[in-house]
Amino acid sequence: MSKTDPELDPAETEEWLEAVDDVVEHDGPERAEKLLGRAVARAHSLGAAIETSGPTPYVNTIPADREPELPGDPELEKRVRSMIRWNAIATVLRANLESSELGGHIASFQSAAMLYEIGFNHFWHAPSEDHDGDMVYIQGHSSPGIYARSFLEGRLSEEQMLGFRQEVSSEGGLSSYPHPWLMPDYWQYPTVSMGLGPIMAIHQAYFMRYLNDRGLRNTEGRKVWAFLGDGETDEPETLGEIALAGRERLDNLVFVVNCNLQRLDGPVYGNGKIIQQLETVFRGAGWNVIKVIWGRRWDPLLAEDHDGLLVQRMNEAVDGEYQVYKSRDGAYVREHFFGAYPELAERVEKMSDEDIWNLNRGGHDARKVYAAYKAASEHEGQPTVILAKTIKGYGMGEAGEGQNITHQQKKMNVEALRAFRDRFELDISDEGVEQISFYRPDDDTPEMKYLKQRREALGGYLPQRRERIDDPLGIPGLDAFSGQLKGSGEREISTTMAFVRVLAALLRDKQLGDRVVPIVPDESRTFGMEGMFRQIGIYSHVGQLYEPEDAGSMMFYKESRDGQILQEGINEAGAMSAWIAAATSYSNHDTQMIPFYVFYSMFGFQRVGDLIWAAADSRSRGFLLGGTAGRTTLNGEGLQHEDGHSHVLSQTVPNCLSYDPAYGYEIAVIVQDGLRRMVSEQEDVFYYLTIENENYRHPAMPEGAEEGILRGMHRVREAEGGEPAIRLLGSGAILSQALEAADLLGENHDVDAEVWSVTSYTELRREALTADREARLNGGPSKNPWISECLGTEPGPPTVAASDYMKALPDGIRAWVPGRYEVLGTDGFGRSDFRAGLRDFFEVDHRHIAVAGLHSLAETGELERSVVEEAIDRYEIDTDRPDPARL
Ligand SMILES: Cc1ncc(C[n+]2csc(CCOP(=O)(O)OP(=O)(O)O)c2C)c(N)n1
Ligand SMILES: [Mg+2]
Repeated sequence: MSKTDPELDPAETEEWLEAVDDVVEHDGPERAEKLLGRAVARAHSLGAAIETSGPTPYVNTIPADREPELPGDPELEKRVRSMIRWNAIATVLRANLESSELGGHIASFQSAAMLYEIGFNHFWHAPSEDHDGDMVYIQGHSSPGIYARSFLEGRLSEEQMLGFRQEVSSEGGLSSYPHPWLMPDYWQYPTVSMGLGPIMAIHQAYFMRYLNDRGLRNTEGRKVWAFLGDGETDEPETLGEIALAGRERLDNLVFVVNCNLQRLDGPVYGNGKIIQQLETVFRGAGWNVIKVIWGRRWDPLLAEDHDGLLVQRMNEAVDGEYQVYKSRDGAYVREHFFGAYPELAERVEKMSDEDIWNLNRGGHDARKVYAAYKAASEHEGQPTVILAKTIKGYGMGEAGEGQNITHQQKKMNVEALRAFRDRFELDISDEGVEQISFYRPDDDTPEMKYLKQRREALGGYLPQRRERIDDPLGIPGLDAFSGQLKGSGEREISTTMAFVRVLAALLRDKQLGDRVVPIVPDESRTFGMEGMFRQIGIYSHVGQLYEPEDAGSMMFYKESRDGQILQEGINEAGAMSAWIAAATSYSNHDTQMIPFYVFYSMFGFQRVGDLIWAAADSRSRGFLLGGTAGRTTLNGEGLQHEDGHSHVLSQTVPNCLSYDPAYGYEIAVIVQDGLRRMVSEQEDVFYYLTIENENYRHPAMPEGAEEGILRGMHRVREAEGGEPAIRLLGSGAILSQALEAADLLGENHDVDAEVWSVTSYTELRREALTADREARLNGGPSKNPWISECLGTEPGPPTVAASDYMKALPDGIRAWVPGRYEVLGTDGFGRSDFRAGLRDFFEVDHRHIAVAGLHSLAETGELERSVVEEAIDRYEIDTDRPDPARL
């Protein structure tokens, strides 16, 4: 026996344990925690490396004797819960009666029903006079259970329930998952893409603190509750941001992880224990962890476990085994769980197989769940995670309980349904079971009265979503940005600088200035925004606890409690989630905010596209700025940085307006109109602007350019002789190349060109498609789309478009460009080199544009081909090199 083995001196061990018992008994568990903490620290200092970060034993964090009494009427709650369970099943089964085409999930809500119901009955406030409402992020595929509750509450009709997953064919049909876009007065948070709910919830809690600290909205007393599956914790987005919540001590945040031990295909962590793993991960990140593993029927056995053998067995068994136990029966559990040790088997000898089967799990026990929720809602100084152990498909019996197939199960035969009815003691006739009828008792029954009374006490129904601000803020006119409208004179500036000036002007605005939320993921200096550090400060709940290194400089790194900038670190997913919280603040906090998230454009739509999709679904309002954009304009950074496709991706988002502006005045017009639409008109749209780092002169705004800028194109140079021989389209920094090409064409080839700035191919195309549809269905649109207003509908001169993005972008308007149309773009992988070299490589510089123009004229018979060849020689274009799109 080694010297370190405690059994070297069992009497000494016993003495220590008794001392612990004593302290807990007389001074309480907190005192014991403190004492032992001190003892461990002392041992560390003497060289004893005590492991303190491992999991605690596999039992409930809150011991039975410290549980509060269940308030309310548990018996009535149970009956209501059973009705909700039934209706949730009916929702899915009825939708799939004809065929299983529509799908839906039964097993997940059945495992989580208790977790939701305790919250609805006792904890979650709806927005009311007294409370702004708690924010509950519901696990997406548990939606049938939430609809089932709303049905009992009388918020959803039977017809709507029958329209589950039939939003097109059934009026008022219910969306598959939480989608604010589709049910804007009901769902608040789109959560079904695994991992996005948790990261958005963390930033929601953080943003609430920001609103409070900045004095814009009192958010005290409100909590964010996020429900997630244990399988969902596989996603990096789920766990990747929990350290922020811990570090910021977000005690307005509660995660409830439904640990049913299964995901879609099988066990989450069959060879270990997911609850134990999550405990260590969350604890390490600074969270308060509450494990709810065992139900009350285990309490007597645990109370008698003086030698710790039962807990030892609990610690030993792995999730794969725990899952199997609940898919079998009591005899199996007796043999395989308790039977592992004869002494343990002896302890349950007097219990019947049924008694053993009824040993319940914590997440299905109202008392245990309530105790955890109460502790979580009262906990201060840390976020809380509740790890609740449940059974997937609870109550489904042979139709799926604890089985690997249960996630996808959308059928239950009459026998299984009858068994379900009996198990939950539902007052449903055999006929009702056969027809899978929805069940709602009369309004004057005790159950219905109780259900409503509980919600009334908590301020009303949930979920519910505010769609608009009743009293919108005033917005500045275009003249607020006069600096940009006047142009840059002789100075050469970038569109990024122009944007920063627009932002600075907005920050000075009396009505909106403090509503602006600049968000950056550690790139402020890249975008020239560091001047704002000092000016408006970087938000930090604790202010600044140190003197910054650059304290003596003009633009020092200033953190403060009322700081306005959200500096999210190198964390695009987190910054995007922060943007969503700010962009939906009008809805969640009745406080309009105007977020500007400025990021490396390559790490936007490409990197966090799914969050942007969720932002769109959330009806976000705000601005996304893809900085240092353009495949050839950001020159030195190479393949992984140079974005030539974000505009192709952004056009896939229906309510996102995308712009590739070339001049400061275009940015001013777009931002000002964006404010009009999103703030004044309360429209649910948002904006994506690419901004670049190439410096050139910005002209003053031509009179009357606004409409063209907003609708997608406006002419920046007319043909000298009035009638152009060719049209050139350019955007962003490439507009300068188009203008230079026009010079070449005029000076060297006597070709008269007009030049257009295309601010948005996407908007041009959308409008034209709508007009085409109108023509197809109703014989014609009331007016021409903007592109036809600009370019006409009769064959005209050839047109050449050049873009810093893929050819697909300018190609999108081909159908409406009259006459010959040639597109130049930057398909292929980026390279690092000088800007001029890259533009030659991708064939989008002024020389290539000019040659493309001449070629178009040769093709339409206006010129001899030899003119093109001469130009190719003159501009030293290498015609033998391979296509850059394929390199
Ligand atoms: C990003 C993403 N990948 C895959 C899916 C498909 N999916 C839906 S539910 C699910 C399993 C969820 O398991 P878990 O999180 O444990 O939830 P449970 O149903 O067990 O409560 C999967 C893979 C998804 N919705 N989102
Ligand atoms: Mg699961």
